[in-house]
Amino acid sequence: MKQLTSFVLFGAALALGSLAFAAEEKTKTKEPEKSTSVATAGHVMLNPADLKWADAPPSLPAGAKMAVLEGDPGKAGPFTVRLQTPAGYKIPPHTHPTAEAVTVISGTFHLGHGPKFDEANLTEMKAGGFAVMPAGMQHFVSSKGECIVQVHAMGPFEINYVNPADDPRQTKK
Ligand SMILES: [Cu+2]
Repeated sequence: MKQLTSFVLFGAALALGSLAFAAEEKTKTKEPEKSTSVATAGHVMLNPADLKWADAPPSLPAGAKMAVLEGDPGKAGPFTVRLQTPAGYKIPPHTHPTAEAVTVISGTFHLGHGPKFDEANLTEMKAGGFAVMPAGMQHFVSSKGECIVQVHAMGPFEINYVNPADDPRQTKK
């Protein structure tokens, strides 16, 4: 009986060993280049110094800078951008066709909702603060000092101003 037990154990050990060997063989025969690209597809790792800041798109009031962290705001699919706003920057009431999530990275951001810009209806959002504006919700923005916020949403990202006269794309023409 004892002999049988040790035989069974030995058999199990052998089986495990060959399994491990098979697994090793499998990884060895994989194309190293291919496995790297599979593992890194969609992987983003950025430090603040890696961000490439440029002027924000013309759909936003002039003066803000934007950096794309992930995805493409102009295309369908998830994206993440950062927006740097100068002191006194305002975005008039607007909506987006998709939900917009905002995380305050630095500075203090002020957010209000409704169809009219109203200083008295602004909520102070401190660094680390987070807000979601559902699709179609009218909201407006003010940054009293310089501020960086991170916006993530599903693209394509569009801004529709409640009052068409507020649209900087119109006033620039
Ligand atoms: Cu918005």
